[in-house]
Amino acid sequence: MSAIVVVGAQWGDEGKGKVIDFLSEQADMVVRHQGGSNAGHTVVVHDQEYKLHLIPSGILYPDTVCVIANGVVVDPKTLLDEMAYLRQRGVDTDRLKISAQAHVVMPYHARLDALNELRRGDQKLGTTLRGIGPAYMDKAARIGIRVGDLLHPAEFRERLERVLEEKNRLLSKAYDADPFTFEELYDTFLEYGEALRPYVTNTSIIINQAIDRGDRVLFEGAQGTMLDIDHGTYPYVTSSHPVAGGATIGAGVGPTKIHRVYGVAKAYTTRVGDGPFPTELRDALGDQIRQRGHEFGTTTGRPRRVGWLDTVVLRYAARVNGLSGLAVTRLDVLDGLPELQIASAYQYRGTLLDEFPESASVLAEATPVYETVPGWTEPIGQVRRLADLPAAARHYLDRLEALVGVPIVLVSVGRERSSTIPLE
Ligand code: 2SA
Ligand code: MG
Repeated sequence: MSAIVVVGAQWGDEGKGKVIDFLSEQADMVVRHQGGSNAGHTVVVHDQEYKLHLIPSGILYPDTVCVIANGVVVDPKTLLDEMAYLRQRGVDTDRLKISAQAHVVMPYHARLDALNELRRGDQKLGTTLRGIGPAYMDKAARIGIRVGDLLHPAEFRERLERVLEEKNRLLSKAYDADPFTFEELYDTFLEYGEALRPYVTNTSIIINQAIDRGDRVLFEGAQGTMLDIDHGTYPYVTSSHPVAGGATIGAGVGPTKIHRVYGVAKAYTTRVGDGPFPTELRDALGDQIRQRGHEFGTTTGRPRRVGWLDTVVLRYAARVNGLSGLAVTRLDVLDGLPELQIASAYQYRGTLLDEFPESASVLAEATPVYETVPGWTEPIGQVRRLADLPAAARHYLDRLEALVGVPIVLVSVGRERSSTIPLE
């Protein structure tokens, strides 16, 4: 291992937190490079559950340097709360580094996120309402406020004055909503800046130096491939780049520095939020898998939509991320189901589609073509070696690997750090 990017190969919540935590044992540094507090990564260590939104999962190992790089949008209050939560539980947060170039999620972003969703009505995106889209909008519009700005009162004042005037006009004119008071925001965010000052630095330098001296660096993706703003099911996507290429831009490293890309995929599929989902199960079986897999959003608590494994999606993820390996999680959730379905292609108006369609209207009409495979009856949560899995579970993994064309490097059979079968 040297520089490894870990991405979600589906619609997020694939178990990246667990996989990163497992790989972190051998990592010197873990980097978050996109998304913000819309992410929810759950890690279980010795029966203790940790829910993280902004801080890389590597923080649970005592010597790992954790970086929030330039591509992340940072809600300072959430970050400070998360640091306090970790310290209260005995986890030291001094190893955290935050990019001065990361953009700040401001209260008007969250307000606008909610108002945009309301305005869309039944066309809503199902966002996490954390202000993520509006924060990335301001970044692209070149009116964003960056973490480094919070450390310079005069410049921050100037920037905030300009942007707040615009936001307040938008809020009152377009949405008939209450404006924000300048002084209140200014004072509060300067305080946040002071609290974060010791951690703020040039993270691109730190990350490149680590890779160059041969340290093992993990890039922890948030959300998933199908939520990528370019490669996902637009417009039902997030506003950042969860695909592997996003790690280079979001962390300030060149593509030549990345050695491997692992995709994390659940043994079935989930999606939280609206938008197309070809293999969705809208029946009692879907409910059963949701309950057994505790499929509820880590950030918002929303029930996740549940469906069969979709290898059309995974082949697509293999292509756009250049996956070198797959980590398959939650195989144990399928214990006891008499038979399982794997989508191998889609059918669209009498033609067979091997590739994930780029057109939303084709996708909306496409139906999955399933391969039916036998399930297994024995619980597999205690299995630690591939050879000890029931034959049907091994067959399921074999089919997955063959249909996706990427080697499986790890299988997870439970929430605990130790409930893992490494294959490499
Ligand atoms: P946003 O808030 O603008 O990023 O929402 C846009 C879409 O992206 C989806 N999205 C997610 N999907 C899965 N998991 C995410 N993180 C949390 C979790 C979600 C939660 O880990 O459980 O708690 O609800 C995440 N973040 C964003 C979102 O559902 C929209 O479809
Ligand atoms: Mg999650």
